[in-house]
Amino acid sequence: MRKLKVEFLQACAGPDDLPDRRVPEVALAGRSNVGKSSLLNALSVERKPARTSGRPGCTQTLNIFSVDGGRFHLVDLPGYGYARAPRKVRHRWTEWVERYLMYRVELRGIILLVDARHPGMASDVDLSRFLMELGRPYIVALTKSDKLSKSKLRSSVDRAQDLGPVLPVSALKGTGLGELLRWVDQAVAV
Ligand SMILES: Nc1nc2c(ncn2[C@@H]2O[C@H](COP(=O)(O)OP(=O)(O)OP(=O)(O)O)[C@@H](O)[C@H]2O)c(=O)[nH]1
Ligand SMILES: [Mg+2]
Repeated sequence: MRKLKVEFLQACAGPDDLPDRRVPEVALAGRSNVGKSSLLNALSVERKPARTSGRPGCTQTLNIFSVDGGRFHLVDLPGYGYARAPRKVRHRWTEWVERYLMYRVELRGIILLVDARHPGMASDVDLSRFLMELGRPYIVALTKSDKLSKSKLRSSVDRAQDLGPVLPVSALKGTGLGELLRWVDQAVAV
């Protein structure tokens, strides 16, 4: 698999921080701790451009990474479903991220990350419906697939079909990453 040359570009704490560069973007969306930053690192030639953590809510800003010298941007969105942030802050995250997903002109596709062990969680179902209604291209990456046996993973993939087009991945083992990159390449080429 040809990996990406990923460089951290900037952290955005609000909509006014978003770059005005007309570079196509692909966003990583999902619950806190689902593995967004780990997946970004696994797609990258460099070892760890994105910070990861076992503690939910680690990524609190929208973090933009430049890929292959500006061919496109990968956008690591703040995770949702993080209960420990004050309610007001949580609300602001969702509203801002929702507006980004709705109106961002540069956005060409969304990778919706869902934990392979819990494919039916309400917040993931909600986001998948939202993306479906928006009509934006998206793919459901079932993360941490290495944690499931083959048969459990098969039933998880079946259940996740309701959310959209499904691809099982593992940042740890590298499963599905080549196919995910092909999807990303196609999304940014449009
Ligand atoms: N086994 C396994 N563990 C993983 C995988 N991907 C991520 N993890 C673990 O899951 C935890 C959370 O990963 P992160 O990449 O920080 O998750 P995140 O979605 O960026 O979290 P926030 O930034 O808090 O929203 C870490 O302990 C990772 O090591 C995977 O494919 N397999
Ligand atoms: Mg993160």
